[in-house]
Amino acid sequence: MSQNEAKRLAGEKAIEYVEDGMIVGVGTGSTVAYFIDALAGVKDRIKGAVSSSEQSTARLRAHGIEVMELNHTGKLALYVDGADECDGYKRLIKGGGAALTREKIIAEASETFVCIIDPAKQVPVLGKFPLPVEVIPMARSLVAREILAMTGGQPVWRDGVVTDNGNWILDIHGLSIVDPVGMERDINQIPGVVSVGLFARRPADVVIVGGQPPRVL
Ligand code: ABF
Repeated sequence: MSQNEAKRLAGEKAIEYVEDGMIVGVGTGSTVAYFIDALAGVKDRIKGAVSSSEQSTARLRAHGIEVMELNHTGKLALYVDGADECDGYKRLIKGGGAALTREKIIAEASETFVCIIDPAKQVPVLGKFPLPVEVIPMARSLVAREILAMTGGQPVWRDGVVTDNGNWILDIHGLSIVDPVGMERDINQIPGVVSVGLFARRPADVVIVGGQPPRVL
């Protein structure tokens, strides 16, 4: 089965978590795009969506799904999003699509976080995928130096990419993250860091691995 087919099956399976009257938190990426397309099929049953990126907002609106502000909705019952890596404890690396900060906010605001992935995203230890960190532009080199000293990982500036919040991304290469909660906390402490793409303090609640049939962890 192709990776895209596995993503589609994971995205469609997540529809089972959508209940009548919900405002659904919606992430970003190609797996989520399949979820959004499937969500269009039940759009009359939901109140609307809160989106984690301009990209997802455009796709939701194109399907006629109302996009709401998190400040107006309060807590969400459900958040569906993809990931770049997922370990056996449902801890994630996210942010390959540069939408990590809004994704983290929505994950925190949601009761149930359903993560949809293809099997290639499953890893025993996080870190092979370069860890994205969103930084305030003026702090880019400072944060890079501190992360190098703290983790030994090699920060690489994702040159040319500006996040939806007007910030920049550093990708930290060469990590083997044995303590994801500790590393998330420590990187978050560095002045100039907006957020780090480790979702360990608040991991996923449910992981759907696309396949025939999809596996629910
Ligand atoms: C977002 O999309 C990100 O946090 C993650 O980087 C990415 C996964 O992309 P895809 O579904 O395209 O593989 O959820």
